[in-house]
Amino acid sequence: MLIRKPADLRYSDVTPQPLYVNRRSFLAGSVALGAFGALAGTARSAKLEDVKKSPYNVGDEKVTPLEAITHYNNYYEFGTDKEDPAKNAQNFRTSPWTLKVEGEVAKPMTFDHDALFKIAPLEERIYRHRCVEAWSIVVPWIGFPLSALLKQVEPTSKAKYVAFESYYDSKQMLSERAAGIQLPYVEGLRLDEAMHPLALMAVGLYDETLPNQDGAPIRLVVPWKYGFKSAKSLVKIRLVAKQPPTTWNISGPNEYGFYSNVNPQVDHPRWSQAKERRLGELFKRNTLMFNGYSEVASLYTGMDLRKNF
Ligand SMILES: Nc1nc2c(c(=O)[nH]1)N[C@H]1C(S)=C(S)[C@@H](COP(=O)(O)O)O[C@H]1N2
Ligand SMILES: [Mo]
Repeated sequence: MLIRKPADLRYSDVTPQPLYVNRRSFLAGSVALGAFGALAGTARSAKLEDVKKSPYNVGDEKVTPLEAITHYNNYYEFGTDKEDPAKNAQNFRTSPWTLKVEGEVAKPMTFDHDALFKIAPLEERIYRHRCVEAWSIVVPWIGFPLSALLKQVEPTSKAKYVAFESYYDSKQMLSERAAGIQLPYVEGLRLDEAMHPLALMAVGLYDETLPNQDGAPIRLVVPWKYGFKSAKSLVKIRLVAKQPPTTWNISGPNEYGFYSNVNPQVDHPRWSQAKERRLGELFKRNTLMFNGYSEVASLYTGMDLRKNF
């Protein structure tokens, strides 16, 4: 099993104050990166315009600095250490791109790179993100509700689940063997979970398009579930009748279930889920049921969340 134990945290506890990037220096830095990106022929972060504020924001919790959000990542296709994706995804080609939405739908759709940013009006949503490895961050995502996309394709009455597939290219990414997981990375949600207003398709963070290591050009964000449900760099969304296979469940069925709701009362077989370390903070904080998003509880009425972990 490759997901690391909480004790393996490194960047999180040591990130010193000077490394924290404020909004202004981040924007200045990205202009330089943009010029370099143009020379290198790879897409770099671009400012996202017309982003409206959303009511779906955490309260008074501090937003995690960009430096930590972009240098402490899980993206196994680009390496199994937290620092790997920032280095190894730098030249990842995200344009041209194709996202296909298909399966049990009346109107299948295909989006190219630029169309991804016009699927629905963009909103900023500041969400908690809780990794199964007991660390957490607060991210100012930019995106649109997954429900807005699903409504456009018109799911048929047979559609009960949504299957997500990440991009995979062995020329740009690690082999399955080196990554230690089956690739392409796949994830899934029940249709009613996918339709919940909190389920987000993210195309940016901190005012700009997504950095490659965070799942450019488009990724899923399901804030009440452990971070691994939020598949990156999506190329396919398929509406299906049966519960789809998911990468970490295939890898370790006793450790990672299909639902993967954040639940402080159900420990991982190898560690407690009761507490978490917020990147950049010294003391652990209590993990909240559904990661604090209690409004999703009604999706699971009558279900035993110990069995359906
Ligand atoms: N394709 C793909 N998506 C992925 C992963 C991955 O390895 N590959 N890791 C998951 C895990 S374990 C987490 S915690 C989040 C991390 O997202 P972040 O790096 O943007 O914080 O992405 C998820 N999505
Ligand atoms: Mo994770």
